[in-house]
Amino acid sequence: MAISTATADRPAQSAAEETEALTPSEVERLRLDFPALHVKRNGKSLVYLDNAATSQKPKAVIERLDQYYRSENANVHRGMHYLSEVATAAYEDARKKVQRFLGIPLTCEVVFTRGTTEGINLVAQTYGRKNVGPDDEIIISAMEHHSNIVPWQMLCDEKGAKLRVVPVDDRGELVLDEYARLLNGRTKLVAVTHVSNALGTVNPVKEIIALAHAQGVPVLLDGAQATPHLPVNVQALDCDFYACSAHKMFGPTGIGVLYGKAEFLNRMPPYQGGGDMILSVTFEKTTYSGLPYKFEAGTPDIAGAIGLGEAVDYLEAIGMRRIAKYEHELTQYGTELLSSIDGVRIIGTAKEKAGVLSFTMESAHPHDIGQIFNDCGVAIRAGHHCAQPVMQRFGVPATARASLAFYNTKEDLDALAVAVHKVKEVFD
Ligand code: 7TS
Repeated sequence: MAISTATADRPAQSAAEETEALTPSEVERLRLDFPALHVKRNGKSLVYLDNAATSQKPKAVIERLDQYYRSENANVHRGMHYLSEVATAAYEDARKKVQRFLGIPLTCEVVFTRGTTEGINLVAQTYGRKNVGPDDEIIISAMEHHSNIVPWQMLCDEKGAKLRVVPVDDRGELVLDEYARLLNGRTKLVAVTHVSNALGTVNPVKEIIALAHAQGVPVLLDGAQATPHLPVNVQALDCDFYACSAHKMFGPTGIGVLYGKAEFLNRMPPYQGGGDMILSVTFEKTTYSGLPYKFEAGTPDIAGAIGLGEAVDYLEAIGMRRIAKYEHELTQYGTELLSSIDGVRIIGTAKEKAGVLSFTMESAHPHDIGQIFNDCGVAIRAGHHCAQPVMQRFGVPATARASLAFYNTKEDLDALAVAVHKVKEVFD
C-alpha cells in the first residue's frame, strides 16, 4: 500500500487490505512521518513507549496547525469576513471528519471538549446533576482512570447517591456476573472504560451496554485508550456517550470529543455559560443554542479541532483494522519477551488486550525502572497511571508501563527487554 502524509492523493483501500496487519516496511515508512521519533539522545533515536500518556504527532498534523495559524486564523461562527469563514468551515469540517471516524449518526452529536476528562465531567455535571438523586446509583469499574471516578464521586457526594464498582479478576477482566448483579432500578448510569490505560484490557463493552439497556440504563464509555488503537463505531456499540482525547490519537493537546445521542444531549442543561452557546440574552432570560453549540461555550480550540481532523484522516488512510492487528502482534511479542525474564510480573493479562505492558520487577521499584530505562533511551511511564484503585486491586503501589502505538516496532520491544536486563544487573 502506498502511504503518504497528504490526504488528497491517498488511494482507497480494499476490504482485503484493511484486514491485513501493517507490515514492518510500512511501519518503517510511517515512522518517517513523526519527527519526534527521530529525536536523538546520546546519538541514538529515542524509543518512545509512552503512548498511553500521549502520542507523537505526524507531520501532516503539525503542518496543518502551521497552515491554520499562518493563513486561516480567525474566530469561528461570528465573523462576517473572509478569514472567519475559512476558519469556521475548517472547524466544522473537522467535526464531520470526527463524525465519520467514530461512526456518529449526526454531526450535531459531536461536541468538542478539552479532552476525555472534560467530556466525562460535562456528562456528570449536566446529565448527572439533572437525573441523579439521593440513593440513586452510578456504576463504574475497578479499572477506571481517575477521570472516570472522581467526577462521579463528586456527583454522588453532592446528591447523596452511591458509586457501585464492578470488580476486576486476577487477569484484569471485569467480573460480568457481578456487574449484572449491580444493575438495578436505582442505577442511573454505567460509566466504564473501553480500554484500560493501566492494564490494557479491552472490555466487552457491547455486552456491558446491552445488559444496561435491558434495564433502561444509559452507558458512557471512556474511549481515551481505544480510539488510537481500535476501530470504534459508536452506532454499532450503541453507547449513549463516548469521550476521547485528540492527543492520544496523534492529534493536538487541549482538544477532545464527547459523543452523546441527541436524545440525551437535547435534554441536558448546558455545561458552561458564555459566548457561542446562546440564542439570545437579556437580563431576564437567556435562551440556548441547539446542538452541539449549547455545549461549546467560549472560543473553542479551533486549531486543535482542525488538527484532530487531520489526525483522523491520517489514521483512516492507514486503516484502524490494520493498526489494531499490527499492535496485537506487537503486544504478543512484547508479552512473550517480558514473560521470559525472571522476576518480571506482568499486571494485566486479559484475553482481549490493547498495547499496554504494565509490569513490576521483584528487585526494583517502578520509579527506579523508569530511571534506568530513561538512561537507556527508552521512554515509559512509571507510577499509578492515575488509576490508584486498580493498583490497590493488584497489591502494587505502581507499575512500569510500556504502551504501544502503530509506529512502534519489535526492535523497540527488544530495546525494552535490554533495559529490563540492565535493571536486573543494577538491582539483583
Ligand atoms: N481515561 C483514560 C482511560 C485515560 O487513559 C486517560 C489518560 C484519561 C481518561 C484522561 O485523558 P485526558 O486526555 O483528559 O487527560 N491517561 C493517561 C495515562 O495513562 N498516562 O497519562 C495520561
